[in-house]
Amino acid sequence: MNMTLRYILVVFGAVITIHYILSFTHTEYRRATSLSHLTSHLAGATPADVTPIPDRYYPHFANDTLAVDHRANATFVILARNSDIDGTVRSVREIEDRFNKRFRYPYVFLNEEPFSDDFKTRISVLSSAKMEFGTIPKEHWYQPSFVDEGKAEAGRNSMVEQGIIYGDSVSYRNMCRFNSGFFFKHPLMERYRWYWRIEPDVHFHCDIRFDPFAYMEENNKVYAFTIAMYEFEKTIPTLWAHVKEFIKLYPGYLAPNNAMGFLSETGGDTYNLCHFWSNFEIADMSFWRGEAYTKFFEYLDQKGGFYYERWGDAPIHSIAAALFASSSQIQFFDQIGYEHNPYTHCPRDDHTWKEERCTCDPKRSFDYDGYSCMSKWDRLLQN
Ligand SMILES: Nc1nc2c(ncn2[C@@H]2O[C@H](COP(=O)(O)OP(=O)(O)OP(=O)(O)O)[C@@H](O)[C@H]2O)c(=O)[nH]1
Ligand SMILES: [Mg+2]
Repeated sequence: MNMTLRYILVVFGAVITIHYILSFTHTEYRRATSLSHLTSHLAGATPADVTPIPDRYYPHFANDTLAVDHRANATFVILARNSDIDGTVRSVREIEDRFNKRFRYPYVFLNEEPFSDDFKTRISVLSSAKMEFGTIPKEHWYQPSFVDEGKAEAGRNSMVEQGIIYGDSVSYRNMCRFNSGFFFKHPLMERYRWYWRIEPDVHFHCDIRFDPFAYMEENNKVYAFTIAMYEFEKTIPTLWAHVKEFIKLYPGYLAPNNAMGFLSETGGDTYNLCHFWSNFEIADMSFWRGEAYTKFFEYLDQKGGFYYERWGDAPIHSIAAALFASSSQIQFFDQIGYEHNPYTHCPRDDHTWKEERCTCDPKRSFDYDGYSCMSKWDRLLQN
């Protein structure tokens, strides 16, 4: 063998060895260089926003023990009735197994009635993390007196006639208004900056070994989602007109490089009904507590649409995040496999799906459903 060939073989061998060492020691490197990742790139199939989470957000655990040194000022928040106990137990069990046994973030449970001893006992056995059970102040929950009940009742009756889900429910409207404008003002929530919203009977389909709060905090993110879809137009017939009035009154609140393109095909003239599905949310409460959102919520609340119509917290939060934050501050977490009946987000990234032992079927991920707004989000990021 001549010297040049020997030299080439030595260098080649060294490169292969370094590649294998890095593959074993660095998740991010392994993911970026995996065959499926490279081929999906070649096929042009990787959407813009499936960015890998850097290694430093995956603390090292010895046998799933606690990562103590890596915690944000964050809590889970779960709004539930006493009768939601079974579904709440199932959700907490799953998030513990898939994520929180390693991070031990605290929980805040909220209810407009005091939680029963049975509820508290059955929840408390599920985690060694701190758990607090709060009652919601009446003025944060019930229909406010400035709402004209005659008009609200007529609105409910009209929705019943049109067959709109929860059309006749006042408690559902209380819940939507509370989630829009009040949960972050609860005394138990006030000490935290970040929250992860969880509902009874949802599923977490994959291990979540990174800390989404730390990732969001260090990367200047405000709001994270896993599923985006269209709203029922009949629940928000006048909402967009009020949003436009608000923008006219306070143009200074619009963020540079905002995500209006996700909400509207007409530069803001009309709303395409796209929103982030808010039963999953990880977000920064200082955004909701800030001036722009405070004014926005108060403005909309005064219009009475939570009761005259049936405005959901999902479009309210989504419109605010899309307008008052820049699009780069909104995070799509492909890595988090999540299900709220009837829809599931399953990681698009094949490596994540395998490595995190996902139980969902990637082919049936809602991302590719005609009712999903994910393609609009991808398009916005690509432009
Ligand atoms: N304390 C309390 N919690 C409620 C009430 N209504 C709804 N919730 C909670 O608010 C959240 C959203 O309510 P859901 O009934 O799941 O509403 P949804 O997700 O739009 O509809 P579903 O498709 O039925 O799940 C869940 O965490 C519920 O447990 C209520 O009247 N009181
Ligand atoms: Mg629900």
